[in-house]
Parts: sequence; C-alpha cells; structure tokens
Amino acid sequence: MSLITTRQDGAIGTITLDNPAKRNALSEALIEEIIAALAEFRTGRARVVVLRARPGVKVWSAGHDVGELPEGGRDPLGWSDPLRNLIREIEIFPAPVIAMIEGGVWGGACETVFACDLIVAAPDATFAVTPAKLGVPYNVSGMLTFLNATSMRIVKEMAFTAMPVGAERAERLGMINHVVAAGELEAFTYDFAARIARNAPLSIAVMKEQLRILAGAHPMSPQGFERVQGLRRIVYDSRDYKEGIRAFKEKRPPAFTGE
Ligand code: YXS
Repeated sequence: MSLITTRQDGAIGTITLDNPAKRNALSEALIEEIIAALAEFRTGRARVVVLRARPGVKVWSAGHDVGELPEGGRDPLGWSDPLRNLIREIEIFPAPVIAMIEGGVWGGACETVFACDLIVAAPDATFAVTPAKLGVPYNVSGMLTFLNATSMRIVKEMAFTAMPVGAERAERLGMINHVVAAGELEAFTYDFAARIARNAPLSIAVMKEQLRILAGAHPMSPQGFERVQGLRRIVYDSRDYKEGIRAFKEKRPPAFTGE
C-alpha cells in the first residue's frame, strides 16, 4: 500500500503524505517513496515540487517513526538513517521544494519542512522540535537545519521546551514564508509554484545549490566533531534515551533521571 500520492502537472510536482493512521510518521518505507518521487520529478524535469499532506489534516507529520529508532547502543540519527537521506535529497533536489503545511509538524518532520526551500502554512500549523521530549541526541547537521531556519535564541527555546510554535509566530520570526487561510492555501501555494516555474530553471537551480553550500559552510574542527559524537553517544547509551522511547510506546509520560 502506498504511503504517499504523487502527481506532476506540467512543471509542478506534488507529493502528498498519505498515511493518516500513523500520522504520516516518517518511516523508512514512506521516506523511500518520497525519495523515489523526487527522482521521478527530476527525470520529469519538474521545476517546483510541493510537499503536502491531505487537505484538512490535524497532523501534517508526527516526525521520525519512533518504532524505527534503535533502543540504545546505536546512533539513532546516523548518516544513513532514512531521515538524514530525506533531508539531503530535498536539499540537493535541483528545483525549489515548497512545504505546504496544515496541522502539527513534529520532530524530524519539522527539520524536513525547514529543509524545504519555501514554507506556506495555514493558521493552524504548528512546528515542534522534540528531541528533548524523547531523550534523543539530535545530530549536528540537523541542528544546523534548525539554525538556518531561525535565530539561535528561538532554536534553543524550541529545542529545550519541545513546545510547538504556531504559524503566525513562525511567520513573524521569518521561520516560514507565508501564513494563508486554509481555504486559500492550495490556490496560493500553486500560484506561488507557477510563478517560480515560469522563471529560469537553471538560474534557480544554481542559486539553490549556492545557498545550500553557503548554509552548510560552518567550520568545525575534527576534535570538535569528535567531542560532539562522544557526547551524543553518552545520550543514546543513557537510560533516559531508552526511557523516552519506551514511554512513547507505552503511551505514558517519560520519567527522566538524567542518567
Ligand atoms: O497506537 P497506534 O498503532 O494507533 O499508533 C498511533 C501512534 O503510535 C502513531 N504515531 C507514531 N508512530 C511512530 N512514530 C511517531 N512519531 C508517531 N506518532 C504517532 O500514530 C497513531 C496515532 O497516534 P495518536 O493516537 O497519538 O494520534 P493523536 O492524533 O492523538 O496525536 C497526534 C500526535 C502527533 C500529537 C501524537 O501522535 C504524538 O505526539 N506523536 C509523537 C510526536 C513526536 O514526538 N514526534 C517526534 C518523533 S522522534 C523524531 O522525530 C526525532 C528522532 S526527534 O525526536 O529527535 O526530533
């Protein structure tokens, strides 16, 4: 059973997340379908891609599939984790990807949306960075995605509280491009997409790639990287990490002890 639907109308591709039973959790299977769709749109010379969920959803995506997170002893967000592959595929896709958001965006889905080039949201959209809620040691390039989406102060607030940020505030902070009434969201987004599709695709592709390279140009010494990886291992080997995942699966609040 497909977990997404896709279509291409002229130069505009659309990917619709379509696994409401699991709140569009970003499982390996769902991510593989998104990546395959992007490859098809690249072949089909799409000039813009809209990434969306079904109209009227309360949850755009619940983030990384918690059931696929290791229960300790292994980096939960290593290089080859499906979520990391998805982020990189969106970033290197040679045309703008517009995230069209209704409902809640959680955890790894929040990073996925922030990795998109443009974000258009309905007023009910919310964005939550959730590693602290689960005890997960987020990875360095993921934190950079958040830092490229808003200020350090706001990243810290979102990361430390795990509280959702609403669409209006997100727009005020420059975290998203536009907030549009739910009834007009689709028309606005596809008009936005059509404007981009009428412009020069090669020029846009090279500007997108330049901005990707510039956004990732942060010096980090080998020692600095090794220190981060060592600290992250302490977290994913901790009892708190196991507790966070178990509590989610047992549908109860976690009891973190700092060990
Ligand atoms: O019990 P069933 O089988 O019906 O399945 C339930 C949930 O278990 C499932 N589900 C998920 N399964 C895997 N991974 C998920 N992230 C996930 N979220 C939900 O979907 C079915 C319906 O869920 P339910 O009953 O909770 O729906 P709801 O409408 O009452 O509540 C919707 C949410 C999104 C508020 C709620 O499902 C929720 O809080 N989900 C977890 C949001 C979250 O913390 N996501 C972060 C995942 S971890 C991640 O992204 C990164 C690793 S990190 O944490 O580092 O950012």
